[in-house]
Amino acid sequence: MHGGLGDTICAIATPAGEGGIGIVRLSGPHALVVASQVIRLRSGDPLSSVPSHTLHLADLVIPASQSKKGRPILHKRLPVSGLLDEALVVYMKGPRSYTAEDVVEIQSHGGALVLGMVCTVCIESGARVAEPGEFTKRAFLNGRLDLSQAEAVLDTIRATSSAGLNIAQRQLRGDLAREVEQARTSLLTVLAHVEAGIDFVGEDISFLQCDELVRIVGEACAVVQRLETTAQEGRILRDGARVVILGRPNVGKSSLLNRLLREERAIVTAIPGTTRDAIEESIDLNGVMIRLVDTAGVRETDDIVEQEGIKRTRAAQNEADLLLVVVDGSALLTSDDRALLGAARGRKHIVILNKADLAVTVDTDATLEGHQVFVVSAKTGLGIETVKSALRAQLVSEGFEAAESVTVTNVRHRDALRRAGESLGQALESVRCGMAGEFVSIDVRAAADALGEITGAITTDEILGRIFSEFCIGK
Ligand SMILES: Nc1nc2c(ncn2[C@@H]2O[C@H](COP(=O)(O)OP(=O)(O)O)[C@@H](O)[C@H]2O)c(=O)[nH]1
Ligand SMILES: [Mg+2]
Repeated sequence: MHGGLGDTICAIATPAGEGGIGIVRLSGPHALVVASQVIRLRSGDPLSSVPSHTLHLADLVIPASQSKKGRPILHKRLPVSGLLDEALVVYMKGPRSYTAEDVVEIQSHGGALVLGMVCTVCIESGARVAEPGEFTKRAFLNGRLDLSQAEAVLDTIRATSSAGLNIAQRQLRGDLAREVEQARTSLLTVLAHVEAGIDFVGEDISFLQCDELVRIVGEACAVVQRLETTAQEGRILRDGARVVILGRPNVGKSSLLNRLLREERAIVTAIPGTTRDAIEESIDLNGVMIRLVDTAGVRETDDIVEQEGIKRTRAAQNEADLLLVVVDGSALLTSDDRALLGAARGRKHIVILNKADLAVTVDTDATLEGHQVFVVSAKTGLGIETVKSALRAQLVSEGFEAAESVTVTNVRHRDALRRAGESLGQALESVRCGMAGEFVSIDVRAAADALGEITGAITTDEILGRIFSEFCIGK
């Protein structure tokens, strides 16, 4: 990302395409001066004279100086009057703005040409085009958001489930940052004492007692581990879960998918081997997004297309958060069924005894012992709601969302927590073994730094570049 905070940046903040309104956003020290070039308030007052955070009706114009210069985009399609559109304009004086800088937002009609021209005039007037995520990056660099809050902005924009949105909002309000910073601060205190102990070796100064040190490091370690354990379910709440439907051909996998989706998505026939390619569809299970994947039935086959389908089934199986193993409850288990059931052990899974509208014959089979089994008819819908609740319960434990505790959803945070936890474990071990303070302090320092990466207290340009490049332009 080029350019410093001294630049004034400009971008279209609304999505591309036609819209009722479109917003051009300016941020930086010259936001007001630049915007004044394109804005003529209907009141006749200069933009610089209006109170901050008030909305004003204005005409958008191409300044005569610029149209004369003959910039192609301004010149060619220039409306005779020099008028571009009418707009509502708001000036937000820093630091009370999104970026903590002077911000002007221009709300015109949402046409690509109008918005593009407004941007061009702003750039001709001294602004530069914003990089992706640069507004949010500035909010971070100016200290208005920590890094975990900045990431929560992106999670909010991308949220596809109410549960994911809920977590993003808590993170945006700083819940994660607070817990992490608290742990980090206590570690830094320990560090100061331990390092003082090293520096003043032999002098008679009372430093942190050993058991006090163990207590503080132990507490930080517990916080880190608790946060880390939320990451698995947190990711599912944010991104949704992959649930893969498995079973030999003709047991009713595609019928089950259609039932769960309440639509005829997959082709269902009585001919075994109908589904060749994996089919994916999403359902919202009470606020949790689930990607359901219907697969080609697994069996021994000579058909090349079917073999390829089975290969894809195995790949899908490995990426699943949960497996739905379907067997035909009206027939005896085959060796293919047994192989699938065996492979599902040790993975999160649910077994469906389908075709319950026919006589159920296999439910006493000892192979099913120890599996969570549901008797279902994809044909009549029997048992489907129970399966849905069981699915959700397996993926997100009861009370997990309700608990007002902080949830980690981000892989970067999870990785930092893992490293912090390992270092703290090492530090505790060193204290127990009576190792010298230097050893303890190295690990405590590493843990504090790892925690600092989450909030951005410790960061590098590379990390920032990676995070903000995922944002859209204008955010
Ligand atoms: N009686 C009955 N037939 C079913 C049920 N589910 C699926 N079938 C039938 O079983 C056959 C295979 O179904 P399909 O969903 O294509 O199975 P897949 O190969 O596992 O995807 C079709 O003829 C379905 O109508 C069920 O619950 N009861
Ligand atoms: Mg099928």
